[in-house]
Amino acid sequence: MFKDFFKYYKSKEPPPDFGAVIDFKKPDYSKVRNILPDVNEDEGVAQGLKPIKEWKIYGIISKPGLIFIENPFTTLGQQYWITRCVRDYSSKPNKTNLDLHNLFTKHENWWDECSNSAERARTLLPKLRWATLGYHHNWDTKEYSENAKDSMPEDMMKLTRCLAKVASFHDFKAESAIVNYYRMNSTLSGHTDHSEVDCEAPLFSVSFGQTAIFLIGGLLREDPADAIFIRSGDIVIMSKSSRLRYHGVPRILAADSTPWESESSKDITQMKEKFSDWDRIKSYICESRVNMNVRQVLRPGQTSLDNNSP
Ligand SMILES: O=C(O)CCC(=O)C(=O)O
Repeated sequence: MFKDFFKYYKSKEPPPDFGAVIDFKKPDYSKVRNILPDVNEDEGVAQGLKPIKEWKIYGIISKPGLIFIENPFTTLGQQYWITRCVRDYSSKPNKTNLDLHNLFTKHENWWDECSNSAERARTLLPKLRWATLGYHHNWDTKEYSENAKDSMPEDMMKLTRCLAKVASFHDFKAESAIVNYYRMNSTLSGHTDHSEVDCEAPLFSVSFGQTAIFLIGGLLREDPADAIFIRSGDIVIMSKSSRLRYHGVPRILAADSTPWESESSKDITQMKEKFSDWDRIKSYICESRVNMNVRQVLRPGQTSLDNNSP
C-alpha cells in the first residue's frame, strides 16, 4: 500500500533504511534504463540549461512513461530558477496559501516582507507552502475555472516546451503550475493529479534545493511504491501510463551537494549584478526545497474550459 511506504520513509524513529531508494547518481540497470533525447540541437534551448548532448535521461523499467532527467541546469540556471520560484512566483498575480490569512497589505508580498525584517522572516519564511500560476488549481473543488486564471510566465512556458521536445512531446503547452515550497520537516501526501481536461499531456516536475524522497506508486492506493532521490535540478516527467500514478514526498533530506553555489568569481559577480538579493535567497534554499509542477490543462486546439471542442 502507498501509505505504508509513505509512513516508512517519513519515520524519524526508527529511521528508514535508504538502501532501496533509486539513486540516478548510481543507476542500477536492473531497475532503470537510459533514454536518448529526441532532439539534439540546442537552438531555442531554455534559460540556464546545459547543452542537450550532456544530459542524462533515464526511465524506470517498471514504470513506463516516467522519465527522469538528472540536473540539466548550469549553476547560473539553478540560481535563476531558484530566484524565480522564491522571489517572483510567490508574488501577485499568483495565488498562495498565505492569501487566506490576510498577512499583507495590497502593496506587500511574502518575499519583500521576509527581506525587510529578520524578525518577520523567522515566522513568515516557513509559512509559504504553495503558489498557483496560470489556471489556478482549486484545492477544494480540484477543478480549474476560466474565472480563476492568470497568464503563465514566459520563461516557465519556454523551459517546459524545451523539456517536452527533448522527451518527444512536441505540442506541450504549459497552462497551469503549482510551485511547492518545502521546509526540512514538510511532506506532501500521496495523490494523483487528475484535474486537467487533458490527462494525456505529460506533467513536468522540476525541483531545486534540498533533496526529496519521492514516492511513485501505481494507479491505485493499494499498489506498492518505488522511492527515488530527487536532488536540486532533477526533473521528473509523468507521462503516458505513469501520468496518473499515485505519488508524494514523505521526506526532505539535507542535500549532499550544492549545485546552486558558484565556484567561479565571474559567475558570482554576474549573479550579484542580476539578482541583488541572491544571498538571502541562498540562505532560504539552504533549508528548503522548491518544486515547479507544470501542467497542460486543455486538449490540443481547445481554447477554453468553456469550449469542449475539438
Ligand atoms: O514536490 C514534488 O516533487 C511533487 C509535487 C507534486 O506531486 C504536486 O505538486 O502534485
